[in-house]
Amino acid sequence: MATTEQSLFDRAPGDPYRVLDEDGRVVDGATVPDLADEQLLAMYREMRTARHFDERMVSLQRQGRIGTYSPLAGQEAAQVASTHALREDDWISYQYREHGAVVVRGLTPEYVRYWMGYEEGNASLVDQHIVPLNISIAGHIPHATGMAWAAKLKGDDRVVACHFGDGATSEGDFHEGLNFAGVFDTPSVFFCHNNQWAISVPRDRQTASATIAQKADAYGFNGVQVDGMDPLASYAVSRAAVEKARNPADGEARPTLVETLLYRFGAHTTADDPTAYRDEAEVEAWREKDPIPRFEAFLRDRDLLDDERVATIEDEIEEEVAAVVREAEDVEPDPADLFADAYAEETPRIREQREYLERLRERHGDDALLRDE
Ligand SMILES: Cc1ncc(C[n+]2csc(CCOP(=O)(O)OP(=O)(O)O)c2C)c(N)n1
Ligand SMILES: [Mg+2]
Repeated sequence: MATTEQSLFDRAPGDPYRVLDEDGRVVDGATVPDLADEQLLAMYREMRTARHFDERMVSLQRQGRIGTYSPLAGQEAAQVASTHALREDDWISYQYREHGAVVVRGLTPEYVRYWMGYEEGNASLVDQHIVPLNISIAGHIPHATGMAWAAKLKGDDRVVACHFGDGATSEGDFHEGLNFAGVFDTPSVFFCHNNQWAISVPRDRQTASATIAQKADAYGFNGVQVDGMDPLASYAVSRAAVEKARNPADGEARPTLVETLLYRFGAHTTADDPTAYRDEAEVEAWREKDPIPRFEAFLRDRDLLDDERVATIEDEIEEEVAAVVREAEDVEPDPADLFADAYAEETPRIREQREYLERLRERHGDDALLRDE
């Protein structure tokens, strides 16, 4: 162990916790978390799977094979490492970009189907202890706090990890969820993935606070900034926060706010054009911190990877993701499903629309949806 070990929870603003530098070398004074070689390699593989899945999903969207999609590239380390710090039965509640957490719990054809617009596509997530994604910004935070409170009241030792973005911190739900967590000491870990932008709104228009982590002071618990493009730092901080939520050595469980500093390399969603609001030079500067080559350099240095192993992993990931997409597409959804589940009981207007579609289908068969009458 290094003599000048960095403190995890007591850090000055602008001094995020780091283990690896941009070239994947261990920074002076940093402690490499105690992870088995297999787990380090699993994290690497999952980060690469998340990146490859992302590329495939953007490509499928461009081909009209899925609907709108929110890319994760750049954010793999924080998503994968934080999930490794959890137990498999700990709940995860996420915004809409944390597909990397889903990859760790297991990528399924159902997950791809959700993005194809197939209503039941979220079902597999619940078995994986993941709350289906939330589009209404920060709307899930009070619910995630409530889940953690419920676990505490029931004497269940599960932790709830709640992911959201920098933009979510401007919503009342963020304040309410974290305030409640602080007062009732819920077993919560809040991950604010500060990717510097909320669509086209930059971080400095989101809050006048020096850091997002420091907002935790107001709620009476720890907030910590971490380099979210460093998987080892993200793991160490997440692990400490999870332990504090579950098994505190010194008293009652406490929540933590983890601000992961990172960047989304791609567009906000496939419906967005980031060149309209941010400079390419900024993107290029953040690409220097890309978590994947950085982690790969660390693993190569430890002789856990070489060219041959990397090539094998790439081939395996390609086949794994292709198989999930193949199976996802092997389904024929009924267009009438469009009208199911919006209300418990069909409203007159929805019935009218459903019957209109039925008439069109009777007349034109499967081409009905392509017609404009
Ligand atoms: C309550 C609410 N207001 C506005 C929107 C529109 N909207 C969708 S994504 C987004 C930005 C969110 O940014 P951030 O929380 O930083 O997450 P990121 O997309 O960067 O991961 C907004 C404002 C919404 N979905 N919900
Ligand atoms: Mg953001």
